Amino acid sequence: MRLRFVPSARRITASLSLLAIAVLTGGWSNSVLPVSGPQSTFDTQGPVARAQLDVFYVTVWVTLAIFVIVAGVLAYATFKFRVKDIDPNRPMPPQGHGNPLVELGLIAASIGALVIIAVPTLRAIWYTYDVPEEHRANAYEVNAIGLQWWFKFEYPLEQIEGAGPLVTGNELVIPAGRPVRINLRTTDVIHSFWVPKLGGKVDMIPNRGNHMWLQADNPGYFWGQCAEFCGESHAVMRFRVIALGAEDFAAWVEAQKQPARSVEAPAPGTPVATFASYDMTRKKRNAPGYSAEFDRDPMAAWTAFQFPDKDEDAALIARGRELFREKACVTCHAVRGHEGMGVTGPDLTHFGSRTTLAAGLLENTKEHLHRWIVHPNDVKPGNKMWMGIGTHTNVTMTGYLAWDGETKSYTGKRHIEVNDEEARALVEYLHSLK
Ligand code: HEC
Ligand SMILES: [Cu+2]
Repeated sequence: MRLRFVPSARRITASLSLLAIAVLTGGWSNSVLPVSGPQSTFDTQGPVARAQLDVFYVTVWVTLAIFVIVAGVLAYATFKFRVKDIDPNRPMPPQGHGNPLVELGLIAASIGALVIIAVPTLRAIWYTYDVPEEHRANAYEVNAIGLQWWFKFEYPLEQIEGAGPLVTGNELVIPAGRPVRINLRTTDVIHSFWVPKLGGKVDMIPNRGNHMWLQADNPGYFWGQCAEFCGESHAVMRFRVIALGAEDFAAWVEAQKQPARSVEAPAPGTPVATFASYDMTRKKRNAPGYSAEFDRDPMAAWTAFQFPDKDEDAALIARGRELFREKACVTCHAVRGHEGMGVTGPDLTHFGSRTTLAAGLLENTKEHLHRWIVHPNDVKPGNKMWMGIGTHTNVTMTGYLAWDGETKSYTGKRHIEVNDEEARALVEYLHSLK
């Protein structure tokens, strides 16, 4: 078989020059290469991410220049000295090695290239290490804690009487236009904190206090991701960063410091409201977690989430609150002001005001929440709500799967079973927690 590939020289030149124009003008982020997604490091939205991208570009330009020179010389030599006639009696061409001028020149050029890369790199390492001295007074501070497989955020500057610092799960709200210093901790294995458009990645290492900083130029909604393999559900260990203007941020903090919102249960005998039902069709495990509407404007979705639903069902909410206790959800989750006191799972005090579920995996809709509560393992394989927490230690919090402490193994039965009707009540309750 003979393959014939005759590329048209004109076509190749045209494509290469198109690519070159796109790259050189920086227009590639939206046109040629698909680099403008929600986790794009090219679409930078803050000074730390910009500093990191600058280092990338310096390295790219220097190595590209080296590539062009070396490839050019190679192409020139190949064409210029190619054998034109096959003559067995042709004498050997003159051989040469050890040209001190060329060798010294190459050493000097390599050192030059390294210095050109090293200077901006070191400067960026310095700059991104911590909030610059002159901005430190204006910096906001948060603690980010990695757990298999979600993120807990503490706000040490927002103390709540009798409860310690404000705590949220999987959504970090920060003031826009201000540097934010993030103290990075982990309770189990190594995780890594990364918000591609704002900055990262810095590891969260057991027994070691790491930190980083970032700043959002403007209010916005950003995606974050654990960037260090940390077990089964590492790929779906995500989070969100929501940057708000000064006033909105202050209002958000005030609302979050409040205990969980309570909805008065209707008096017995009151006609039961018919709540808006939703359709529970089965979805594939890797079905998209977000609606097109949400993707178009996540910030609008986030804002809308801060207010109670119009068609709340008070009776169902009251039933959900009971179930939250009966089903042992309280052992792992806290709902400050209500019954839950658990600290091993995400704090759910204001869960209804979060746009995401299961560590940023799914949009926080009633359907998704329902799926999660009935069978969390269908959504996120191996998660600790399903498997239980600390099964390898002596302090065991049994999850949905029943665990036998004697034999130290799963019994194959379910410890927590939530049926469809109960899930609807729990969904209504959790969504009322604005
Ligand atoms: C064994 C401890 C445990 C029990 C019991 C438990 N959960 Fe969870 N829950 C977790 C953990 C851990 C996560 C985080 C899972 C992840 O994203 O990997 C979680 C996540 C959640 C979330 C999503 C929170 C977020 O910010 O993404 C909701 C909602 C939730 N649980 C509700 C419930 C309800 C309702 C019950 C009772 C029926 C319950 N949980 C019982 C440990 C538990
Ligand atoms: Cu992780």
